[in-house]
Amino acid sequence: TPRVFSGIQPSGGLTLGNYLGAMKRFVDMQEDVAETIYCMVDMHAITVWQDPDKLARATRELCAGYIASGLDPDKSILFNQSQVAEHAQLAWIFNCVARMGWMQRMTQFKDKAGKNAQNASLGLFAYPALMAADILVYHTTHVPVGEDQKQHLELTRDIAMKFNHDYGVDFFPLTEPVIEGAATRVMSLRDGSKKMSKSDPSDMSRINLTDDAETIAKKIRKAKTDPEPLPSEAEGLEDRPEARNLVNIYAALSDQSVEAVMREVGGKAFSEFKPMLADLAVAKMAPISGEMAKLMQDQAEIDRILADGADRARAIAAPILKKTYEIVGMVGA
Ligand code: AQP
Repeated sequence: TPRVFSGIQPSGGLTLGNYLGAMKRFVDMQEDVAETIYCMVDMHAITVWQDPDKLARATRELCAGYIASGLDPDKSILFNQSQVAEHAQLAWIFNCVARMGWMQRMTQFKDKAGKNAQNASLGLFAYPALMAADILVYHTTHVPVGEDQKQHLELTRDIAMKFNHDYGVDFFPLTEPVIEGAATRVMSLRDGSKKMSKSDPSDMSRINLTDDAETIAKKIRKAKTDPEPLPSEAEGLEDRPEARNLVNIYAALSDQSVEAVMREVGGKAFSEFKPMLADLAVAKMAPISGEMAKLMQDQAEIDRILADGADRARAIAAPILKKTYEIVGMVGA
């Protein structure tokens, strides 16, 4: 039976990229798939320095964001990674399965470590092995993610395959990434070749889930574009990354295909299209940030949801970890 797992790092405010590339699709899958497990991956977040108070707050805020976007803690399992020790335990096994050379090829490591890779944490280097453990400790079949995570999902399959091969078992499934829809890669509003990211130094490059209506409208008004009006058909967007990005965002927010959007807005000038996009973004996002703020007032309730989710997650993960230990030859498993 299909089982969905995915996660987001509580490493700062959430962006429109996280919302469209991940959260909104988590909600769609909650309706379609029997078992959905969504994690706040706090152990991934600390691969780069996090202030402890901010980490705790961002974890609770992310939980509030999940619920405000439409996840139901009774239907989906919501929890933070560090509460289920099986993730770290399986990650160690996978550290011993994965090869240094595989990790060295990861573009996210290269991007995040920058020029001074010797100074990056060992955790940042091993990040994809922990991610493989997150996924495989539930025998997950499908992982909804943005385009940027594709390489890590391929590595997860490589780890599963090598484990199965080395121990002569057919134990870990080959998990499928689910990368679909108009907004699998939301780009920066200032540079159509860079992804929209919470760590971009320019706040004008992204829309935060907590931005108010005026700020959202301003950011869209100032978004970089070219001087031409929108083309009449989707093909005309191919060499126009900034225009394509705004159309993709419009399509994803309005649950339409890019083709349908082009029928509606093709030929319009940006001076006409941008206010339409701003109105749509405000209409979709403002209720989420409002609801998030409301949920954040009851921290005890958020902590209760996370603890309950962790119990349910552990109930699935523990027997899979036990079986893994038996396969590996750990006495007492
Ligand atoms: N721009 C994006 N477009 C589509 N999907 C995106 N995701 C992130 N940015 C975009 C998806 O959101 C999920 C969780 O991401 P994450 O927070 O775990 O890590 P990230 O990809 O590192 O997020 P950021 O915003 O880019 O943070 P920083 O700047 O700290 O690296 C994933 O499914 C991801 O694909």
